[in-house]
Amino acid sequence: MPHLTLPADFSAQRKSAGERRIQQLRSLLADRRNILVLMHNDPDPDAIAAGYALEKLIRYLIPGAPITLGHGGMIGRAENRTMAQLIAPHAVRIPTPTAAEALPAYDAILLVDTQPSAGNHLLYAVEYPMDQVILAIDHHPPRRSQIRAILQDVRPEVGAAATLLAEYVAIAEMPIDALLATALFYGIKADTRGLSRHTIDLDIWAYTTLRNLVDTELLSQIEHVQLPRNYFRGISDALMNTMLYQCPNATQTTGGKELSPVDKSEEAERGTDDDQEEIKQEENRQEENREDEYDEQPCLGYVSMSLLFMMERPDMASEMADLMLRMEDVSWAICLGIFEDRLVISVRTDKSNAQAGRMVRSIVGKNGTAGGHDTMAGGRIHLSNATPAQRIAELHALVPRFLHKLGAGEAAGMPLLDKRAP
Ligand SMILES: [Mn+2]
Repeated sequence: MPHLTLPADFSAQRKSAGERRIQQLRSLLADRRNILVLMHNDPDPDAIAAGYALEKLIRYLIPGAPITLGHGGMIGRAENRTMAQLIAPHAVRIPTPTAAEALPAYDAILLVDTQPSAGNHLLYAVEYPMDQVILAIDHHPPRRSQIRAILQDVRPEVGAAATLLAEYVAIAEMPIDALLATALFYGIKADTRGLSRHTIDLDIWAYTTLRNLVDTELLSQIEHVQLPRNYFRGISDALMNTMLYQCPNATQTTGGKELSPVDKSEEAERGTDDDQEEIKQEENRQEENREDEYDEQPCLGYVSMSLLFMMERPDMASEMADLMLRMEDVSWAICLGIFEDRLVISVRTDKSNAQAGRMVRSIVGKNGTAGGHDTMAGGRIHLSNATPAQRIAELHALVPRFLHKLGAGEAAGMPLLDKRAP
C-alpha cells in the first residue's frame, strides 16, 4: 500500500513536532477503554473525511483500539450521505437529546473539524470532563477560550481539516488505501471548492498527492449521486423565497457612519433561553463580545437573501447559499431557514477577507451558536419554546439585521423570480 510523502519543503522541525504529537496521542490513548472520534453536528465531507482518517490513524497507532466514529445532528446533502455510506457506514449518529447519557460512556473524545469552544458539536450541551477531551484537530478560527483539548491542533490558515489529517498520516508513515485517499481528497475539494478558496501550500500538497491515489469510480459515485425529489422541491421553495437587495453604490456609503457596529444593548435585551450554556462560556462572554465585533464592509452588487421556512434537513441552507452565490453580481448569499425547533443561518460571500464568521456571530450573539471563516459561515438559534408562527417571525426579523450589517437597505429588495427584477 502506498504512503504519503511529505512536501519537499517540510522542515525537519515541523516533522519532529508532528511526530511528538502523534507519540503523545498514542500514549494518551494507550489504555482507554472507549474512544470516540467526534465530528461536528451535521457533518460535511471535510468532517467525515477527517473523522474517518483519525479513526484509521488511531487503529494504526494502537492495534485493536476500542474506537467509535460518531457525530450529532444529521447528514443531509445527498453527496454527503453517499460519502458517509460508502466510506464510513459504521459511523454512529448520536441524537442530541441522548448525548448527556451517551457521551460519559467514552473515556476519551477526539474532535475533528471543530474544537471544544465551538458550539457545533455534542460536547457543547453536555458536562463532559475536559481532561478526557484528548485532541482537537481543526481549521476554524480559534475562539478566545479557556476550554481546550489536551492536544489542540487548530490552524485556521489551512483550507480543510482533511489536509491536517493527510499531514498526520504522512508523518505517522501510515499506509493509505484508495478509500481513505478518496475521502481526504473529497474533503479538501469540498471545503476549498477545488482549491479555489482559502488554500495554502499544505492544501495543495495534500490535494495533489491524494489525487493520484483516488478511486475515481468511488469519487464519481459520490459527486454525481442521484438527487432525491425533495432536493428539487427545496430549490423551488428557495427560489420563490429569494429576494435580491441592491447594495448602495460607493458614493452613498462614504464614511459609513450609519453602519454602526453591533448594538450591544439590543443584544443584551434579547437575552437567552438556553439555560444549558456552560458557565465557562458565560465567564468568557465579555471577552467574546469583543471578539464578535464586526467591521461592516458595504456590499457590492447584490445581496441574495433566501428564506427557507420548512427545511427537511439542516444543511439545505448551506447548499442553497452555495448555489445563490453563483448568481452573477451577487457578492453575498444569505440563507435563513427553519429546521425543527431552530433557525439555521448560512452565509457565503466572494469577498475574500469579509469576516463572514464574525458577522454571523455578531448577529446571533447569545441567542445561539455561530462560527465560520472569512467567506463562509453559519449559525443556529434554538427556539425550543416558540410556536411555529413565532419561529417564522424570528426568521423574518433576522433579515433587516443582516442587511443593516451589509449596508443594504430593505427597501431596495426585489423578488428573484419577479420578471422586473434586475
Ligand atoms: Mn472543514
